[in-house]
Amino acid sequence: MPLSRLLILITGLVIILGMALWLVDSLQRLFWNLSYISPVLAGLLILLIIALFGLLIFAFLYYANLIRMPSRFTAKRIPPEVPKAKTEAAEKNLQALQQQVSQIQDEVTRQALLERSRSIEASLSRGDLQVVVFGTGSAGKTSMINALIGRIVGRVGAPMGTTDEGATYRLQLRGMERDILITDTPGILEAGMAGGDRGVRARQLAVDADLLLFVSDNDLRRSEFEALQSLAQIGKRSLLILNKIDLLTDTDRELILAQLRERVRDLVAPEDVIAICANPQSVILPDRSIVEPTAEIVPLLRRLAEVLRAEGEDLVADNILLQSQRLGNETRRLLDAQRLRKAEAIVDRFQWISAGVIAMTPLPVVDLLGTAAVNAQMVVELGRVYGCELNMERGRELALSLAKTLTSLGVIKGAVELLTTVMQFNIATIVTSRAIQGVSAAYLTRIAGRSFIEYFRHDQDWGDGGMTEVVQRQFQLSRKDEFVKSFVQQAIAKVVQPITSALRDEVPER
Ligand SMILES: Nc1nc2c(ncn2[C@@H]2O[C@H](COP(=O)(O)OP(=O)(O)OP(=O)(O)O)[C@@H](O)[C@H]2O)c(=O)[nH]1
Ligand SMILES: [Mg+2]
Repeated sequence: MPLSRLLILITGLVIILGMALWLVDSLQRLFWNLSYISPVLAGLLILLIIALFGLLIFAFLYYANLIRMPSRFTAKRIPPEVPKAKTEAAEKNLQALQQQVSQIQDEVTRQALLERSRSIEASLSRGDLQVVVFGTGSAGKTSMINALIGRIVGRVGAPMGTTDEGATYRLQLRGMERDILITDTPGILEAGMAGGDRGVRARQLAVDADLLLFVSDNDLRRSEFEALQSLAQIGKRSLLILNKIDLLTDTDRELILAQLRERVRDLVAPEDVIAICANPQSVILPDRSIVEPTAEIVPLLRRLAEVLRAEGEDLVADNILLQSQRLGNETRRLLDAQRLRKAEAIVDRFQWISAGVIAMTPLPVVDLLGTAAVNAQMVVELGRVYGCELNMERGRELALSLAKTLTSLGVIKGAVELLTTVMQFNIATIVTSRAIQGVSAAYLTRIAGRSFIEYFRHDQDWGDGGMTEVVQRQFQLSRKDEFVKSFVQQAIAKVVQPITSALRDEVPER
């Protein structure tokens, strides 16, 4: 009981006693005086005062928790149920996810994603609690699982890497309605290629956990802290276990525990930093007899049961939501990449179509190039890739406004100048104006197409800087030396050479 509460109780008790003495005396006198006037009134007054006094004592005892009111909340135990709102959110997420996954074209990727979404769905309906044991090699992870389960289930050994694959066991805790699955993982942060691979596998398992038991056998190294921190940042709930306390003096143990609690204060609550001894070393006594000390695992068992009982339902729901969101993000990334590939192929196709058309009929005014380059059909096809159905009229409108922007920003002039210079360096013969216009048309179509990809990728939104900013960015990206050189190489093969050979054919043989 806190000191302030105790002080209030003692003061209250003294006041009540004092009042009681004073009351008895005053009442006696009042009663005698009143009974001379009206014995009935005297009786009533005494009754009222006694009732008030009784009420005061009751309020005091209630405050002191000496009387517990029967509560409808304590009388009936509410069966555990995953919090509804979170479960529903997770279910909705999974449905949306499967819809997205079905759009992935690569068969292998699609099947792998579907498999993962099914396994999340299964854990939602099964409702097992997944506890994952995580930490550096040889910290005593497997030993701890053996001690928790009460029999040897996993191989223990001094060298790091004794456990090289995840292994899951069933753990029974009294009073738990759900099944608990506890997963052993290989150690993290071990040296070498094999160690690195084991670490990656361990992290994958940790990310799927409802609750993490992070095992260390000393104060945390920076890399251990960072591993714990990155898992906390994605919302993983952890208990931090200090193992092998049999190797520490009492003073050292308290010191390291205090250091650990301080170091992880933003990630793990002090009561969730627990000291244990999973597999104590045997001790040889002076008389050469060997003593096998018993493991100290009860504090962890107790805290684990408390946490799982109090938060288990939330942990399951949060984790399912987290996993489905992660899978959703991954699917969106893949879908986006798939759409981007399709959209780029469309831009590629249209850029050479425009080049061919312009090269055949060069335009009298350079500014007209923009209008000719931005093809309404390309806009409609790009929109379709991103699920936006536009009619030709809307496609034309968009194409025209982009062409105007290309002109007003000076992109057309800039592109023609840039390409003329680069082409003159790359082609031995004099470059004809129709070749320059053809290549420029391809280049401008590309800038326009890329700008539209950005627009459709962001749900038909040009962003805060509007169309101008997007076009300028795409122009800057397309001006990069490396890109211009390789673009001109392609253009020479696709546009310039056909023109040159056509011209050669036209020249009459002498
Ligand atoms: N003194 C002492 N040694 C322990 C304790 N717990 C584990 N060990 C020893 O530490 C070594 C490593 O134990 P493991 O349980 O294999 O450790 P691990 O973390 O699973 O190791 P990896 O699987 O290699 O990552 C073994 O030699 C254990 O006997 C303990 O509480 N006290
Ligand atoms: Mg192990």
